[in-house]
Amino acid sequence: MARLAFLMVFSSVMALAHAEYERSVPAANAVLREKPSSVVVYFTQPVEVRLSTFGVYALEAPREAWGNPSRLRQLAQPLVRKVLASRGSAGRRVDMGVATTARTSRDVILRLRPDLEPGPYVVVWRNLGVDGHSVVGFFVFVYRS
Ligand SMILES: [Cu+2]
Repeated sequence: MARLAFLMVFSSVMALAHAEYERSVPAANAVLREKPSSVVVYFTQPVEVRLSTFGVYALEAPREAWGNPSRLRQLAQPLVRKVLASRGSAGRRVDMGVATTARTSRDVILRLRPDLEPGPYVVVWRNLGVDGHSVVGFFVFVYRS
């Protein structure tokens, strides 16, 4: 019994130690009037940059949903699942890859295509934290022009 309690405490500490999403620029659910040229995601611990995958994708969504973050998150789920399963094309990818050159980093910079059109976008990742744990996540933002 004591051993079980120890394991439970230990695993909850480990859960806190993963490379979770901390914040980003643009922020999750942000509505931007100016075209962003990059996305920066900050994690709660450094990630192995080259062993993590990141992508920014255009999200097909009706215009009336653009101001509704929870609806956009819902609409993003199938795309996110597709991206994480690496199954076929998951939509229009608008990033030009990771610009962060460090092997490990808490912040990861993605350059965006200069021809970004107004609309909602999804930032998706599967990271590998320096603790060896992998975390998947996503957030949406809208560029409204
Ligand atoms: Cu961890």
